[in-house]
Amino acid sequence: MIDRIKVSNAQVEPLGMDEQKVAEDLNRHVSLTLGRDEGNESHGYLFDALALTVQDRLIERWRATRDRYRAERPKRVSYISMEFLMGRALSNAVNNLDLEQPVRQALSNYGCTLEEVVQEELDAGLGNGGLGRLAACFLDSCASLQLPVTGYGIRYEYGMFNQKIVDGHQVECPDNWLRDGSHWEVESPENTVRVKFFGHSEYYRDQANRQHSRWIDTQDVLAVPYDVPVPGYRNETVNTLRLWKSAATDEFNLEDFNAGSYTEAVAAKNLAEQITMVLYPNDASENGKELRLRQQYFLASASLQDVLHRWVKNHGEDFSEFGENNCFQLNDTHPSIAVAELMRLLMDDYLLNWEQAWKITSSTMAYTNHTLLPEALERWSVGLFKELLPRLLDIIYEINARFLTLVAERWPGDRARQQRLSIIEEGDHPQVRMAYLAIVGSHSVNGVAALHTQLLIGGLFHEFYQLWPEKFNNKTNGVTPRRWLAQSNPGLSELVTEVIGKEWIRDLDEIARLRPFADDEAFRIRWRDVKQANKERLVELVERDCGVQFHSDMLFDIQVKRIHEYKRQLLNVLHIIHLYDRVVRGDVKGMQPRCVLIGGKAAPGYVMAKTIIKLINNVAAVINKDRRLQPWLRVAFLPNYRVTSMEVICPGTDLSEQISTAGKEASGTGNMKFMMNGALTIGTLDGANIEIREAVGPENFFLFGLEAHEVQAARQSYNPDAIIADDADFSRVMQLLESGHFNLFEPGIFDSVVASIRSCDDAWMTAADFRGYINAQQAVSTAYQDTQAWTRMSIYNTAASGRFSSDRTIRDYSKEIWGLC
Ligand code: 26Q
Repeated sequence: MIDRIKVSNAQVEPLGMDEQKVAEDLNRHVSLTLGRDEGNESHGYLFDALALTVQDRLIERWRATRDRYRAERPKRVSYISMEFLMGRALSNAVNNLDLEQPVRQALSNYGCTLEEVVQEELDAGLGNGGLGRLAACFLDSCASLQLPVTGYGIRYEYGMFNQKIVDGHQVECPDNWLRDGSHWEVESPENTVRVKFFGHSEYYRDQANRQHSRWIDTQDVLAVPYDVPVPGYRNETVNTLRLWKSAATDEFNLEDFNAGSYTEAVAAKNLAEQITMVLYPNDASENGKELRLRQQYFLASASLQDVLHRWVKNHGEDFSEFGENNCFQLNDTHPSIAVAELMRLLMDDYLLNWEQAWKITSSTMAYTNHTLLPEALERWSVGLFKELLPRLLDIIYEINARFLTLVAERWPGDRARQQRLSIIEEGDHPQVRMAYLAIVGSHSVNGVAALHTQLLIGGLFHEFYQLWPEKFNNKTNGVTPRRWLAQSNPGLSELVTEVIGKEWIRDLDEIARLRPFADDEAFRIRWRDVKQANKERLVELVERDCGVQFHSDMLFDIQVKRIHEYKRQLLNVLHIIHLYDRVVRGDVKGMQPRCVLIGGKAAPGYVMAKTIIKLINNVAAVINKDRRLQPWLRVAFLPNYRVTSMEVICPGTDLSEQISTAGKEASGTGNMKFMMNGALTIGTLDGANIEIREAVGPENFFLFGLEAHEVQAARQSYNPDAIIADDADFSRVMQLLESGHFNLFEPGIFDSVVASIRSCDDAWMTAADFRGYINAQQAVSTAYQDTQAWTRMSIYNTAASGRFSSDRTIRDYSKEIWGLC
């Protein structure tokens, strides 16, 4: 018997990175791995063969990186997230491995281009929006900075749904992205772990008469890891994204087996396999769904066990130095059950006492908050916890009891405060407040933009801040300049590199050196030519996916993001209707012709958001078929907005819409991608907009709207009817909406939208910012007509985007939270 096959790299020649070697491998994969005959290679097969060729080269570096980390034993960070919105991998890998030239050559032998081949790949859409894409940008930065950070997530069989638009309505279609398999994942069955559910706790004493607990009579599920390589930018480092898939254990439903119901027992495997079947498509919490809690615990438990197993393999069961050598970054509260799970594993499996386990847990956990909406804070019913995760509920109660003792010491006799701060919300339906568990159990709590962190400290988490001011910190988001400038905007990248060199790709602060070129007329012309060409690419996308003709001489005004009331796509629509009204009335003085594009998905159960999509489509239909509007205004709704569409959209944008109600958008990250690509922003003082405006200078940013503190103050006396009546433009816009002008054959369908604008309780205060927004848009139109000045501002925006690289963000996490460098 062979007990172990020794795999060694020592004598194996590294795979060639030159044109000839790449072409040989590509041909070999086409003819041998895939078994294609000559002349019978479709783009699909070429994609497969190229992906295999690239993956081989990734795997080489991946193993070398693993060996290096193993030898150096650095402190390790686990980034735990329910979402990783990776998008396509091939073009990213080709770029980061510096294989573009050889790959182009190799493909040319088949008469085809790299652009054609990369189109074949489906997006890995394992996320909803900002939070999931942030996790993906962070992984790119960690690998590019050569930091030992592993991503832990879920291998959803179905990612974010595909959005179709039928008669103007959103229709959701399943995203079966793994149907044809994935070239990037490597299954690692030897690292499978067990995750427990149901059952109950039991207490026992060991030989030394110490009391312990164990969780018994459980129904277990297997977690099987699938590893995805994360290449750094031209630095030989390949980090890991480990995605867990659920699988049934063989003893599943043993009783059924014994009772002779073999088929029923095997069929019941389904229950276990359901856990990782589908991503929940809500970008604000949808409370109470049991399957979601199962997913969260499954991720937390599997990931922590994985880290602990590796530790024990290297150090035995001595955890004295575990705390200094590990860090767990929790991407929002979604994986925050990890706090209780790490306590459980250390106490029940490794027999540490409470104090030892708590010291480790509270020094390794760190929590990032991504929301200011109180209704989006996660809560789980105590009843559900008790049934599904009884042992974890015990531990949460104990954490809470000890924590409330601390509160009582700090504020003696203040019962009301204890209730407010309690991890358990009392009442008829007691709930576990996951954010409070995360704060109590972590050494770091961060917001994702300066304003957001200030508002957390001053509001939502104020009393925790009073208790532990040292835990709270800000880490303003960022995006990776590799994907969001170097890859998605080759035209601009070449121009930038020509004048300042290519160091900006590794160090985006270098991009500031562009600024003086804004004074160079010849450079401005070239800058505009690049933008023009990118707009042509976008014209094609809009034509293909929306059937609407955009014109690249017009101003491209873009809002793409999840559809949510607080993001105020509705305010954008009001402006569109206002422009329509002006043209129809012949009031076109000073008007700048525009193409407005809106895209984004609505959560399937979010009726108002879906109605807003329908409204955008109906307004677009009326405008686009009216010949009078043709020279002035064209409007389109882009179906199925995703990472891959943004790669075409942001390079071709003139104006980026960041118009959320102040104090509601934690940060925004689309705003940064647009800025990097030379778009100007029209926006409120919300999230990272504030820092963007500071970086580029107020004269290069179109600001409007109430500030966060003013929004609060204005609520008391908010009277939209009066605002509308006082504003002739606004009145005409409302008149068009209320007369059914955009829904002549669909009476009443927009009543709820109209009513929300007129409601004194409109939480998003759309009417309050109407006038400011319209005026700011007119300022945009005027500015755009001064081509030289606009181009200057565009260059300034790109030049000021250095701070918004996720490399900067990750350096900040690394120094201030993770203690890596
Ligand atoms: C929770 C429970 C049950 C089901 C779904 C969810 C859920 C899923 C996703 C809740 C929230 C999300 C996503 C939130 C999100 O994307 N937030 C955004 O995070 C960005 C990165 O920090 C910020 O830039 C955005 O401002 C913020 O809205």
